[in-house]
Amino acid sequence: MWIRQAVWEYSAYRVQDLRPGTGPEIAFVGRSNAGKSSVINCLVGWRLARVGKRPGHTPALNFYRIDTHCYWVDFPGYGYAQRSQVERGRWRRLAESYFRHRPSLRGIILVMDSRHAPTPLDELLVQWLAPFGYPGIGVLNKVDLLGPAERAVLERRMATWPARWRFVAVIPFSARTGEGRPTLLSWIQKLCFEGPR
Ligand SMILES: Nc1nc2c(ncn2[C@@H]2O[C@H](COP(=O)(O)OP(=O)(O)O)[C@@H](O)[C@H]2O)c(=O)[nH]1
Ligand SMILES: [Mg+2]
Repeated sequence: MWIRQAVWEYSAYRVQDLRPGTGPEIAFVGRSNAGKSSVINCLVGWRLARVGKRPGHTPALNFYRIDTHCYWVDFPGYGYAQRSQVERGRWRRLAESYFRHRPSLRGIILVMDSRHAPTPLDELLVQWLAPFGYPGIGVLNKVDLLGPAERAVLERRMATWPARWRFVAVIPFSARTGEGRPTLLSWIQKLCFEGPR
């Protein structure tokens, strides 16, 4: 999959901002700071999504059009500790109305920080997303920060992860070095253009 064009299409702050999907869609979800926006930027090859340490602005679903036929959705970070109860409720309502009926959605990419994966919040998100029934791909981001021993531990931990079967693939990844990029792109291509639906 070779990306020539990637443009921001719109942001949805509230349920009523969501527009019907018009092409195959992939959603990027995960904890705040796991690196969702960095993974998107790494895949497209330039700085498309905003990367930041602290969410300074109102969280929104950001829709990007990839070439002319596919859409990627950058979800606001889930479970940011400093966010209020009100904002968390808003996240859930927005996410729920998106996932509940999204025929154009072909897969969900769960971005995790490989140093801590899977965290209790990752587990919570997996459980919460499961009933919607979309294919999932796990991305273990930031593997560049692991030494060989830590990496072996991570691989053992993921191999015995009880929720592992829910994913079509779990990929070690680094938005910094580009490790895993070809593998993830080919999975996205497969989900968008070859099924499994
Ligand atoms: N070392 C390293 N840092 C990363 C990687 N991916 C993201 N980061 C850093 O992690 C922080 C959060 O990234 P961001 O993409 O904003 O995460 P998001 O909140 O999930 O969208 C930023 O400081 C990034 O520079 C990676 O693969 N390796
Ligand atoms: Mg982000």
